[in-house]
Amino acid sequence: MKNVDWRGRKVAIAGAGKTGESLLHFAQAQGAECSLWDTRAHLDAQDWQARYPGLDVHFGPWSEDVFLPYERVLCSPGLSPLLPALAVARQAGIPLWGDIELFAQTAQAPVLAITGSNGKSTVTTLLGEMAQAAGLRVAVGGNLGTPALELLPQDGQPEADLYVLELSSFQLEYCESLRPRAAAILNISPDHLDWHGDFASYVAAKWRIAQHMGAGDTLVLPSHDAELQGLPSTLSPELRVRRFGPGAAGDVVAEQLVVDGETFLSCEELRIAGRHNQENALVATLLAQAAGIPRIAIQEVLRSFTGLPHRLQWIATVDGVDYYDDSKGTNLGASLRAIEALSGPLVLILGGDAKGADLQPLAPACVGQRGAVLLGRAEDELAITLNKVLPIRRTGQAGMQECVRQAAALAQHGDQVLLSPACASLDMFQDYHDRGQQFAAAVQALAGVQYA
Ligand code: UMA
Ligand code: ADP
Repeated sequence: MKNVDWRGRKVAIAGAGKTGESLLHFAQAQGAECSLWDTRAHLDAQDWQARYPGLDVHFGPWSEDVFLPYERVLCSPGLSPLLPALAVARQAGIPLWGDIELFAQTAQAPVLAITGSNGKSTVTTLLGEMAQAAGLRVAVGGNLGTPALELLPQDGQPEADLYVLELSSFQLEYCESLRPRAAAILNISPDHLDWHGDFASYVAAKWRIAQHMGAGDTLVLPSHDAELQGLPSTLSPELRVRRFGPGAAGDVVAEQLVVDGETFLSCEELRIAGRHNQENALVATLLAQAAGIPRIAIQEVLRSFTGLPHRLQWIATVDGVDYYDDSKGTNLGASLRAIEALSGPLVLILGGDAKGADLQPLAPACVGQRGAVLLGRAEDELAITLNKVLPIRRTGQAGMQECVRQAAALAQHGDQVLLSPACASLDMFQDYHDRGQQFAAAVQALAGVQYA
């Protein structure tokens, strides 16, 4: 562990979600004196105090100076550093650290890290399975699944051989010292602009994944992404860069995955659909190779992996129409790739919280499609963008069942209905998982099947 002294330190934990709990657990175990803060007044303070007796808890709006009495603020990823209370603390020289920073200060085993606007969870899962197939004791988590701090050895148990972490731009923004053995930035398209303030800050957060990488480390990047062409001058020249995409070390040529000029696997053998998933397979392969995972383990996983739920997941065929759940399509880049991956004609279900993004580039992708059903906060903007391009139906806040009913009415035999909203779900649903489940339930109801 790096030399960070926690004993008796006055520490604020900002955010009482999954990450906040892992931060609290960690800091208390190190002997820090912790207070838990969240802006949401409706959270249950008693529940926290029952689980952490004597915990100092503050739920409700924050004044600008709330964090000034603390020596460190441990930030949950949902909280933007642009929030006045955090900006004031940072200006006063108080370190703002996230869970990944504490993880980096503590972990001893090598780390493989994945970021990008889209495809992170798919690549992280593939890579974790490849490491497992190679017989390694691998711990997988971060923005996906288990918070990173909970992957560290607990109660004197041995550490994993390898960590595979999915990292969001939020987590990277609050991280200073991570040095992955190998890392990937999959792609960059506008997302989370409300949190970062602008696109340049979002891109800068993604590059932080590589800021401490050096000799012996491998960074995997696309060959075809405008934002990821040149390397920032702050990165080490000793870093090994491996590219994927047209003409690069990892490429798709004549429906084959090709690595360093040799055929690695036929695309036909993959069980995940779409060009974007071929890229995901290539990135996982390049990272696995950098970690010394044998070819046979990599190929075995690529042949068997059937994809994660809510990522272009086929749900059912009803009256000759196929229904696909891509609820994890929470930004423009993701939904454009999902639209491209299906043959169409499509009925699209679009809308939710656009997080400050401009959704106009959806219009060209909608030309020739059957129709669009709109929902949620972005509905007005989407209606203006799309109503000259294809038939639209507005559903406002009516809910997913109404969206599916409208989609079924627009669809013709042989069409596909695609839920890939290009927006976050939080204005109408608990999260993308809830949105996807409600979609699947509505489709099953259409089919007259009881849904458990
Ligand atoms: N919030 C407040 N006030 C607070 C603290 C949080 O309103 O004081 C809100 C946030 O704005 C957000 C929600 O509460 O809407 C949850 O935020 P959080 O930071 O407490 O979230 P956690 O439960 O700790 O979950 C986080 C990640 N969430 C976010 O980054 C928003 C989870 O990623 C991640 O799995 C988990 O840590 C473990 O690492 C989710 C996500 O949506 C899946 N990530 C974004 C994405 O993938 O696009 C980045
Ligand atoms: P993330 O964890 O980055 O959100 P996921 O693997 O969960 O990524 O995929 C989210 C969505 O992004 C999918 O539903 C799909 O529509 C799209 N997607 C997946 N991989 C890619 C990729 N390589 N490039 C662009 N879009 C992708």
